[in-house]
Amino acid sequence: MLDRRQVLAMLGTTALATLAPTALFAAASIKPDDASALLVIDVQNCFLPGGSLAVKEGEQVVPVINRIAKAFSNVVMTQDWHTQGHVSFASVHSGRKPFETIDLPYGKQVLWPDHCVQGTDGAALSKDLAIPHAELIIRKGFHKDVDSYSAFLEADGKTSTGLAGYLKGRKIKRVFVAGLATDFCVAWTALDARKAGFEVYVVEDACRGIDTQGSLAKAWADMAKAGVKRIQSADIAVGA
Ligand code: VGL
Ligand code: ZN
Repeated sequence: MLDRRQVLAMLGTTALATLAPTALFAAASIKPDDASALLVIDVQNCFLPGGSLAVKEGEQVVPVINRIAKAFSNVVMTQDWHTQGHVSFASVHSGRKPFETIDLPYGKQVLWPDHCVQGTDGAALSKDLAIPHAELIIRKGFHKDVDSYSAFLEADGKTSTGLAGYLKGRKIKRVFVAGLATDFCVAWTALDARKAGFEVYVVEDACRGIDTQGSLAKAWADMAKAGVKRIQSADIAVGA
């Protein structure tokens, strides 16, 4: 026999399941317009399974990004594009290991395994990305002594990649950010986009994080504080 509590619990589940598609989720309520751009951050082999800085479940962002990209008339992609012996590589700092932090002239720097070296297979965009209408690929992190998580500004906080100028020149007002990794290049890009005056959305399920030393929780907190909107891919209206 079911007791009263079990019956109530079952009713609760049924009621929730019935409500869920309509009342609990505002499905596909965001419609990107011509003043919107999707920024696809660093979906490169080094950050995918088998890569030197593989992000957990990184490959899962690809079909999600391919789907939402159809809703955008403007898509920009980025590539982390380091020199050999880049300052962000643990291998160039004797006695240091990946994921340790050091102080550099421009501030704290997390040290990484060698990754995304210019012209290598690891630096190539995933062959599974299917966004032929992407209009610009912006490379970053190509100065040997400065890192650049952000697609807008290098880690010195002042050297511009030119992306803000490009987007403003194209009359873009809103940017949607997706890709790898949530807590580094996605978050820094989103924060700089806010500073540059854009309305900013991060598409959570179109991103995956590295999460070292609490970086993922901190990134979401920093983004919330800066007015970045956290959305899901299902919130975006795609197609007819
Ligand atoms: C990234 C660490 C080092 C990223 C790039 O794309 O998030 N993370 N370089
Ligand atoms: Zn990098």
